[in-house]
Amino acid sequence: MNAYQDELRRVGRLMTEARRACVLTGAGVSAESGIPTFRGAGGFWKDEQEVRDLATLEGFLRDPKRVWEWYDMRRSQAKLVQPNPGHYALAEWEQQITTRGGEFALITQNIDGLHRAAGSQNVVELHGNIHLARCVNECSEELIPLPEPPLPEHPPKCPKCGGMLRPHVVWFGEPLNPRIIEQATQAAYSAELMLVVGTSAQVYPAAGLPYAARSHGAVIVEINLEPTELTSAAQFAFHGKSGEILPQLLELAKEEGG
Ligand code: BV8
Ligand code: ZN
Repeated sequence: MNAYQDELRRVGRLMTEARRACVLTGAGVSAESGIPTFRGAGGFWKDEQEVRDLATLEGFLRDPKRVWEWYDMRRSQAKLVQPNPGHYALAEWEQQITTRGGEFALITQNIDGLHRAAGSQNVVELHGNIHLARCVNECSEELIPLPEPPLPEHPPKCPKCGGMLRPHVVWFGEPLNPRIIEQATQAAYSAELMLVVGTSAQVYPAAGLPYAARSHGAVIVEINLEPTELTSAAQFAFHGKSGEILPQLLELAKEEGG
């Protein structure tokens, strides 16, 4: 057995023994479903200007129509695609852990809803959900499920106050929901094992979670096409497609688990 196979088997054993585990995912876990990532080849964002225009409140208020058309395009993509074997492997691993009385949390930066579609239960959506909207005037806390894209009008109107609706996502410069970040931080602190899958580990506070987990004794396993800023802090780093590596790890976990 080569060193790589040996490391996979060691992580498989950790996965089957873990009583408290969590996962942090980013856009890379949905790439094999056909959804582009943000950074890197073929990514959503060409340059920083586009990030400012499309993923900030200022950009939205400057041109709400353009931002809604971009999110409509992403919603259409998300509706058209299916979860991939990586999503399903994470859902099955959660099932294995909770069935034996353990704790599991899937913390995602993704807003595409594919983890729930694959059967994951305890999903913590750090950056919101593309299928929901809320009133930009905050006339109510209500989250409004969006109809099939494309929307009849851009921007859609709040049914209560007639103001603009905005996507229920966290833009740059906006705070994450305190309850959500608390839930994610607790899961990271209590985890013995944390898988970090398909994220460039650049966006905070999400990218800080693996360091928080590690500071509380968790073993960090990174799965990514390429090294990231997190790689040097991870005890294990597997470079390849998450849709291939996660099912492999799950098979090994089952073998090790007997
Ligand atoms: C906040 C909107 C404070 C939703 C997104 C300087 C230092 C530290 C922090 C900052 C700083 N300057 C500014 C900040 C804060 C800023 C930040 O972190 N900036 C970074 C870029 C430096 N953070 C914020 O603004 C956050 N808010 O801090 O508020 C505050 C507090 C109180 C009061 C007021 C304010 C808000 C962050 C959320 C921003 N919203 N998007 C949407 O449209 O989706 S972020 C955007 O990036 C997405 O949400 C995405 O989830 C996130 C992270 O990207 P990734 O998921 O990692 O995707 P990426 O394309 O980057 O990478 C994909 C990876 O997958 C790659 O590594 C690739 O190799 C890999 N891959 C590809 N294919 C595969 C694969 N791996 C495996 N298999 C494959 N097949
Ligand atoms: Zn309103």
